This record gives sequence, structure tokens and C-alpha cells, in this order.
Amino acid sequence: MGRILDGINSAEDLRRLPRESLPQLAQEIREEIIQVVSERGGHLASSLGAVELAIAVHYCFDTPRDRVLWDVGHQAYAHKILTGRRDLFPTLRQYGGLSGFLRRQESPYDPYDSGHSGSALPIALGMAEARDLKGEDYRVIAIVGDGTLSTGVAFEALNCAGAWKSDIIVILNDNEMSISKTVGAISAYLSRIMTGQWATRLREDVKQLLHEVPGGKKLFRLMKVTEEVLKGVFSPGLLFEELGFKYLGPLDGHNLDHLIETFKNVRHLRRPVLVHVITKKGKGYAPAEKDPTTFHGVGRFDSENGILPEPDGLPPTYSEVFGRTLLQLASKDPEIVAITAAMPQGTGLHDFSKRFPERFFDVGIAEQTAVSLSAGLALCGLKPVVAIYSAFLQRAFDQIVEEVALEKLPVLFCVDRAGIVGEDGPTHHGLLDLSYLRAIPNFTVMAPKDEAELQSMIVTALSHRNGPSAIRYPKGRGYGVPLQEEPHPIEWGKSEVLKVGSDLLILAIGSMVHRALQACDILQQKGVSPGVVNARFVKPLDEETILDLVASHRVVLTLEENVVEGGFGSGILELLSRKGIPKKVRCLGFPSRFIEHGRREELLESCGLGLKTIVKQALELLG
Ligand SMILES: Cc1ncc(C[n+]2csc(CCOP(=O)(O)OP(=O)(O)O)c2C)c(N)n1
Repeated sequence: MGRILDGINSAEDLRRLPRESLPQLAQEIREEIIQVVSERGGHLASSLGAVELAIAVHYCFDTPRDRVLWDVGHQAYAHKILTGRRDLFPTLRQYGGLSGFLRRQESPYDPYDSGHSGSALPIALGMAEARDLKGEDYRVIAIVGDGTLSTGVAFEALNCAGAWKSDIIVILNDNEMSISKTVGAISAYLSRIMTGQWATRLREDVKQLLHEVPGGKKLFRLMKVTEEVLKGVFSPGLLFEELGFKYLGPLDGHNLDHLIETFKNVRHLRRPVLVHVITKKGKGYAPAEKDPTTFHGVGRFDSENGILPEPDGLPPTYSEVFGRTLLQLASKDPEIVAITAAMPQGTGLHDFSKRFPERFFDVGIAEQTAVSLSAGLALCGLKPVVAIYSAFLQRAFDQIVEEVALEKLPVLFCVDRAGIVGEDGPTHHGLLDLSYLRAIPNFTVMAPKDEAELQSMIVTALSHRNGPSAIRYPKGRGYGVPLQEEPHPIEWGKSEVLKVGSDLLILAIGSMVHRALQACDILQQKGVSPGVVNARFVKPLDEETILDLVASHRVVLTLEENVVEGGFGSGILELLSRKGIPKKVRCLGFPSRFIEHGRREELLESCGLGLKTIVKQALELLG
């Protein structure tokens, strides 16, 4: 028998299928997702959990005329397969291939470019309002996870949609997980709804209230406040109803009949509606159901048994080195506290959270709150360390400026995934942080050349009590240099001179220092006399050393894994201009455009930061 999926090249094709064949279709989609992700890596668990949801949404709504906005987009693989991208699905997340998220240029079924959590809701609201203003007629559907409800922007949009009585459908895809377990009171509320505990809890609350008023006990008995009565009186989604939404649910998100029935009814409502759907992250693939955090975003694995390749013998990742070092320092210093925005595993803080639960704060997907919280902790004398990925820290720019830098608070920002992150692409590359952090007064900005230097920078930054510091480091593993038992500090504001020459001076920062040394070897073989400086600090710059060396070399090349605009190289140009020093300088970094997805080396190469190109640029500069 042929596969049903073979006949599906668009949502139209799907809508022609009889309902009975949909469970089989779901099965085939799951097999395809598991196969491709096991070979290429990707976001497995969330996508497996949303297979029925994707089928039901496209089955009931008139897509792409109706607009479906998947929040983040990491759960939308079934959506991609169903909407004419099945043939390209094996190119997922590869250079030139399909994106791991929604991309407008990729398909008319993707109404926006997704990647950062929480934005589907406000963007969907904008679309719904635009549709009404223009007198058009289509449905706007935002599909958001329960983790997303910890995000401020999502709540801000719910707040407006309810008040404006906007015609918008929100599907809450609740799997009780963010990447790790969802945190916070909203998540506890949702799980009470799921288990029916809301009624018990409400009964207890009413009982306590009535016991506190004269005659209340009698009243309570009289009211016979049972769960059944309460269930009839109160909606389980009271919170959403109070916000102005019609609440429907909770529904079994893997029961296609229930989903289709509900979506068909909802399609005709013209008001804010929230459909609460319960799904299982990793559904249909036992290893992912068992360990959804590992299978949230995963590299290659054996699809037969879900076993991941052992990283035996490989150097630790920068995140691991950060986590270990902080744990070590925190065991001796009770004032150190750690903050994450929903990424305890990714940032390397998992062990810290187990060892010092009272000194660990996971605020959910709420980067702004993470930063403001750290300001509060610092104002009360603690030493907060905020670990956030570079691209997500962009959310909290205002809090960094207003609440931390302006107050000169000693908060340490450990900016993970800085630079190219690879397969996640433009929404996740961290190519702006050097520019935006460098511009902020009172800030210190550093980047280590390797994992051992990261340790030193953490110690150094924690002893700096006169303002905030940021240490930015890349995704992935270090070089395998020995880690320090007792990390020693480096000199504040001082660079490291690695080589002195006379022709070309390479000033490099962070992940580019290693590459600068490689380029230096090649240049030497070509008869050039190069010098190399590991800048260590982007702010403050080690002016004295840099100016001395600039004077003794003919030309200067700066190297950074950041956009050139406003970055490290700009800092050098500003310094030379301020001092009135005429010098031939070339700044190499990323161009000011959004960089696609692909392997790191491929992307560096394509943007002029491959080793050969650097050497070529150096030779050109030397004339
Ligand atoms: C602003 C921002 N911060 C962090 C992330 C990283 N991130 C990607 S998916 C995810 C969890 C989302 O949880 P949920 O919405 O419940 O979806 P699920 O993965 O459970 O399906 C997180 C934290 C992000 N994409 N955007």
C-alpha cells in the first residue's frame, strides 16, 4: 500500500483526505521527522508533540489564506511537511536548505519569520487588526507553547487582544515543558486545569474563606461545594476568560476527532478565543518522550534506539566550562547567585541549580525580568551572574542600560552562543552583542580566546565591583586546553601580546584569536612579519599596548566574530582617530546583513572569515 504522505503536496491535498486516514498520516509524518532529524539534528521533541495539531489546523482552516503563526517555529516540522516542503525536508537546517523555523521567503504558509519565543501572539494580533482595518476576511491563528506564557510580550498581547475584543484564535499547545520543565505560577495554574485540580483548589479556597466569616462553616456545608458544582459554575480557564478570551479546553492534543471538531466550531467565532490543547512532548518516539529536554534540540542520533554519540575525549563546551567554574567559585562565595531565562541546561547551569537551588533563579522565557531581577539582587549586595544567549539578550537591552549600567551595578553577564550558532540561523546568531554592549557606559566587555581564559575572565569579572561586565563566548567546544584547578584572574583592561612583528598587526578578539594565529603562520611562510594581539577586552581597550604595537607595524587588521559595525574593529578605528594616528586599517567581521543557517565553518567562509580569505585580505592590505 502506498503512503498517504506521497499524495500530500499542499494543505489542499490534506483537506481532501477522509478523516479516517488522518491517524495513519500522523504516523507517517512522525516516521519522516524522526528519520530526518536523526540524520541531520534538529528540534525533535516539540515537533513530534505537534503532529496532530498541525494536521488538524490545516485540515480545518483555509491555509495559507488563513494565517497560522507557530511561536518560535521549532515545533512546526509537520507543518512544513504538509505544506509542500516534504521533498526539501531532508535539507532541514543545512546551508541553502530549509530553515528550522518559519520563513516567509520559504513558503506562503509561513506568515512571519519566527525564532524568538513569544512573538507569534503580538504579531498575530497586528495581523488581525490589519485585516479588520482593510476589510479583509481570513482567520489569524497563533499557536503558542505553555513555556511561551512565561514571556512578557505574549502576555502583553493577550492583554490587548482581550480588551480590544480582537478576532484572533490562540491555540495553547501545553506540554508542561519549555526546554526544561516550565516554571512559574502560570504553569502551575495550567497543570491544575489539566488535572482538574483547579476545582479542588477553588473548593479549598472557598472553604477557607467561608470558615473565616461568621456562619461561614454552615454556609459551606449548605452550598455543598463539590467539584462538580464548581465545574458547572466556573470555567477552568478563568484566567483567560477574565482577560476577555473565550476559553475552550483542555483538549487531548493527540485526538484528531476532538481537535477537528473544536477547530471547526471555533472557525466561526469572531472574538478572542483560546483553545487549550494538551500534548506530549516527544509523542510517538519513546526516547524523546522519556527525555524531552535532550531531544528538544538534538544532534544526530541512532533512530533505532535514540542513542546519541558519546562525546568521549572531546573538549568540554564553553557552557560546560562556565557552569563548572561558577559552581566551583560559588562553593566558596555564598554571595554568588545565578540567573537563567529558561535555559538551565543550555547555559551550563544545570549542576548549579541542583547544588544551590536557593541561589539559582530560572525566570522562564523572560530575559527582561532576568536582567531586572539581577539588578535587584545586586542592589542588595549579592553577586548576580546572568547567563543568556547573545541573541536572546537583545530582548533585555533596555534593562541592561537603565537598570544595571546606569546604576553601575556589579552584575556579570555570561553571554553564551555569541557569534555564529550554525544551523539555527539568523534569529539565533549572536552577531550584535559586541556592538550593543560596547556602546553602553560603565560596561566592561570581554571575550576569551579559549576555555581556560573563560575561567580567568569569570574570576576577574566577579572581583570587579565597580559596574557590570559581560563575557561573550561561542557555541560549542573549546580547544582542549587544560582547565585551571584554581582559575587565576587576568589583569584588568590588559590585552595579551602573542607575537610581535613589523609588517602586519592582527588585533583579534575571542574566537578569532586562534584563527589569527593560524593566519599568522601562513603569512610568515609567505615572508610577512606579523604581530598578533589577543585583545581580551573590547571595553575598556588596552590603549597603551595597542597604540605601541600599531606604531611598530605597517598595517593593522582587526578580527572579530561580530558585525563590523560598532564592534571591536570600530573601537580600534575610534581610538586611532581620537589619537590622530593615520594608519592603514582593515576591519574583518560579519557584514551588516542577516546571516543564513548552515554549519559554522561554511558560514564563516561565506562571510569572508575563512582562513584563506583572511590571509588574502592581509596580503592585499600589505599591498
Ligand atoms: C526570547 C527567546 N528566549 C529563549 C528561547 C529558546 N527557546 C526555544 S524553544 C523554548 C521553549 C519554548 O517552550 P514552549 O513554548 O512551551 O514550547 P515547547 O518546546 O514546549 O513545544 C525556548 C526557551 C527563544 N527561542 N526565544
